Formats: sequence, C-alpha cells, structure tokens
Amino acid sequence: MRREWEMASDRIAAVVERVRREGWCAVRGVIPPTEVAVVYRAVMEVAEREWEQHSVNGRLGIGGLIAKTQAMVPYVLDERLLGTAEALFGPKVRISMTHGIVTDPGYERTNWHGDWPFSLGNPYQIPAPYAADQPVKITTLWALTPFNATTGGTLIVPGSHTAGNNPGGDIGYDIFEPVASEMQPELEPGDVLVIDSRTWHTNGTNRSDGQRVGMAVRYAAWWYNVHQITPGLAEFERMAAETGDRASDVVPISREIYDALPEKAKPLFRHIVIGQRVLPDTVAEPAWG
Ligand SMILES: O=C(O)CCC(=O)C(=O)O
Repeated sequence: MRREWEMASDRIAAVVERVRREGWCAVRGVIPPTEVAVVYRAVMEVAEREWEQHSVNGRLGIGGLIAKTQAMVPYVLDERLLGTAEALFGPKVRISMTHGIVTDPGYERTNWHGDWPFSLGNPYQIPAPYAADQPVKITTLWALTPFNATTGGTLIVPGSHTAGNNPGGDIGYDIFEPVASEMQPELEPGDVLVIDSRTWHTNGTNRSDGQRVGMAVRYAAWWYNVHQITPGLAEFERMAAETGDRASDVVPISREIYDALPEKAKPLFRHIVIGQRVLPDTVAEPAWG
C-alpha cells in the first residue's frame, strides 16, 4: 500500500510537471467549499474599506493583503502549492506578494503581461529575451467567486512561459490583442490557478452581473530580491523619493501578526516583518562570500 507521503509527492509532481511543461495548472479545492465563504468575507471587508479610495474603473487590487487579513494563511500552506514552489525553487521559498482582486460587472480584459520581474517596462526587471529557462516565481490566482468566461476569469497563453518575452516587452505584439491559443480555465470558489509568472496572462471581461473576487499569492525563490517593493527598506524609499510613487504591493506586517501565524507560515512572511533590527556581527569571519 502506498504511504501518504508518497501520494502527496505524486500530487505535487503532477502540478510541477504541468507548470514546467505548459506554464499553468488548476489546483482544485485548496480552500474547501465549506470554508471558502470565510475567506471571501474577509477579503470583501477589506475591499469595502478600500474601494472608494483605491479602485480604478471598476477594479480594486488590494496590495499587502496579508497585513489586512490573515484568513488565507492556512491555505497558502497547501502541499500542492507550497510543494510546487519548493520543488521549483528549493526549500527556502517565500511569498513575495499577496493581493485581493475585485472586478465589477463590465470591467474589460486588460493587457497581456508576465508578472514582475518579467513585467517589462519596470526598471527592476529581467531583460528580455530571458536567457535561461529557470522559473523564479509562481503566481497563484485564487477564485473566491467563480472564474469563467462569463465572470472574466484569468486568461492565459499556455506555453508562453518559455517564449523568453511577453507583449509588455518590445516584440511588436499588442498587449491587448487576443492570442489564438489563449485559454480561460474554469475555477470554482476555492480552486487556484498556478502559473509560472512568465506565462502571459490577463483578466477576462466580466460579463456577469456580479463582482468577480479573487486573490493573487506569489511564491518566489529564496534569492529573489523584494527589497525594492518593501516600504521602509532603503531601496524602496530611495526609489519612492526619486519617482514620487509608493507602490503598495507589499505592506509590512507587525510583530503581533507575525507571531500569530502558524509556525509553518512564518518563514514565508518573515522578510516583511516591520521593526527588524540589523544586529551587530555575530561571526568573526564572513561566512557567505
Ligand atoms: O484578474 C486576473 O484574473 C488576473 C490578475 C493578474 O493579471 C495579476 O494579478 O497579475
């Protein structure tokens, strides 16, 4: 009889294989049907507070969601998500961004893009053509209401993670032009779409009469630098002073929020705990050079 850990490792391998080969995979039931309403309500409470000030033309992106609600935390530890990130990036992965996403009825599809650092046009980027076929980040898109052709579920271009570029770069491909091979995977509330962050994607048009509500949680390699998107850190503050922009994709979390996280979740978020101190040297010689 196969042991539980062998079955778990098969479940992870199936997602890894799809993401490596096709750039995407739908993972079912990450939030069980009986629990999804709690996460939905938690995200909507934040959305209601932020809508007036931050929504743009019928879309709200809630930056730094983890600082505002921790309702999703037990589920980001799902073996198929965390296991996939660890299989691709090694055991010391972290979560680089958490967003809430709300789109109104009528909100139209937008631009094809890869996610940062493949969102070309940003000064902090991996320039195209990306030379190596090394995934550095996965974007997981979580349905809290149905994602499909009517509600404007995420559109993807399968296989585009190996294109070495995306329409945000200078490849003569209009960022709004439909692609013949595009797909719109159907997700039920609680399902998660995992994509290699290089995979071309965008939201679909919401043709339904209700809001589409979801989350984006990005898992990154341990070496992936998030200093320039973390308010309070020198690189972020220097760029903010130069450009006047204070991006809100990451919001640092307090020590209290951090301490209350499940032990297994702490390593995923400890890089954004506020009030970290730089300690004096504890070793005589540099050990990492
Ligand atoms: O709203 C969606 O389905 C897509 C979101 C997206 O493109 C992103 O978070 O990068």
